[in-house]
Amino acid sequence: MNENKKVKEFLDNLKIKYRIIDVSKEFSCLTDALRFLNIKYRYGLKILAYKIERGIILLLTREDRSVDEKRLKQILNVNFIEEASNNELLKLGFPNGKLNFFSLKSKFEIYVDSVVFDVGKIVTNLDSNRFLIEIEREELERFLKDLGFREIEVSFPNPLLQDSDNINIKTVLSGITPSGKALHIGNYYGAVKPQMELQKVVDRSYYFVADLHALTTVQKKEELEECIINNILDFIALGLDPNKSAYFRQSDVPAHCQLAIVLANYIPFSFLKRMHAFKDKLEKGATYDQINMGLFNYPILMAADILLYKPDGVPVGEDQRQHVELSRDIAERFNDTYGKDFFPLPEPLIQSGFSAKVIGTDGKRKMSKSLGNVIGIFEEEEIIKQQIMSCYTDPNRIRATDPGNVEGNPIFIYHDLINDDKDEVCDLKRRYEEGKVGDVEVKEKLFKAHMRTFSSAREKRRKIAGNKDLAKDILCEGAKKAREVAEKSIDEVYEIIGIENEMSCRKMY
Ligand code: AQP
Repeated sequence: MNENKKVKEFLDNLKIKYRIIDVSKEFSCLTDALRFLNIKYRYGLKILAYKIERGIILLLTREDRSVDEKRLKQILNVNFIEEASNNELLKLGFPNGKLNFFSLKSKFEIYVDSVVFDVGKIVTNLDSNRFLIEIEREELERFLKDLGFREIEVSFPNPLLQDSDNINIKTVLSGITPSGKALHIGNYYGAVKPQMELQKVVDRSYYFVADLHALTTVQKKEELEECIINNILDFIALGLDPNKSAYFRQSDVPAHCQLAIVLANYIPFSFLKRMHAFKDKLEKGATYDQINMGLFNYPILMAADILLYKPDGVPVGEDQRQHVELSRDIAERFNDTYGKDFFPLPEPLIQSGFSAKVIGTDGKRKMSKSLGNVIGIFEEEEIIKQQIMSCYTDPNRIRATDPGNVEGNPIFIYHDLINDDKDEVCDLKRRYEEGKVGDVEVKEKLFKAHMRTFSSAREKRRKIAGNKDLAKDILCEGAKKAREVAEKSIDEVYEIIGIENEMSCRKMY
């Protein structure tokens, strides 16, 4: 076992007690390996690299935590911070562009999240996730002391990766814009899958179809109606349980619009000018005359969507992080204005790795309905096949015998996400790097994996196609539950700001 020998040499020099765990299978990430071995997430040690003005720093935290990057920025006293991508790590000399136990070297500034020392041991990956290393806390502390490190408090629990004995998120909420006919795998892995998992473990989950947000782009009545119905049916096929989650239409709960009007007063114009959705349009050449106010105000309505339900967490893709953070800003400003801790600050719950921002089939931009660079879930087989077969791969590989690049290659990112046969993925990656497999075979195998992974959801979706009654029942039931909470919140807000009082006739008509 080469890994073992290398580790033995490395660690024997440091005189650290350790245990090597043979996972017996290759996994694409530590999370999957821990899950497979039934090891608690809290023992998993994540090693992250961040780019800052003065170079690269390493941060050690736990698998069950998410990093609060705003806080990290404050602690490091820097203006710029961004997690280093695999490609950047590769350029910096980290083998395969990945971090592991061997990456811990004294030439880096090393920061350790204090929660790492709250558990008795850590488990982390070696060169790959095929072998893990387990180290007792005291031993780890000794090892890190020799390297030099600073202990900081910089994370919060990631509810998607909590051990079953440690769930502390009670309420979650998220929405989806019905701006296209069907969901794509980016929506699924970035948001819908975690949402469906969360509904099983939290006390309250609210999911909604954001029909008012869709008006920024969908302004044909029939198209919008069709998108809304398809959206709810897609969710049912993907595992929505209406007994566990309230699923409703945004427009069925008027409090969303009422709160948006109020919240607009606690956020400056300059903040909204910095929001991605608006900035992206401008950068793509749109003029002020071509951008509607719905798009500009979108983050305020989104803040209202969220804050009404006072959720602890908002499961979304990376592209929505900024909007959830704006909701936190607005909540904080509102609370400060009235000297009350009224709105809890919601955490963006974002997947780690490629799921957070699934790349599009053009290999350039994030997968988006409006960009058409998608792989669908429920389309006809022929369409899905065509989407996969036309996917961008390694542009420098002209013949199947040329060694290809796997890192950052969309087709392999999709394999990692979709293909449940991890041995097949490993074999394809190896052969691709050696120039022993053609793009066609890699894509055909991905198509087969897609059909396998989504077969029961596709079957269910076929059965409920066009069932408007089912969609309507779920939306009505969901709206009832949502209105109860939302109306209470808006009453409380009106009371706080001075609108709901003995002079108010609001409830009389
Ligand atoms: N490529 C993606 N990777 C990971 N997550 C994604 N999401 C969207 N695209 C990706 C997440 O899916 C949820 C619902 O998204 P949405 O439809 O409400 O809005 P969106 O983010 O604008 O999605 P699209 O496909 O890009 O729509 P268009 O093209 O209409 O703007 C969100 O949680 C989102 O983060």
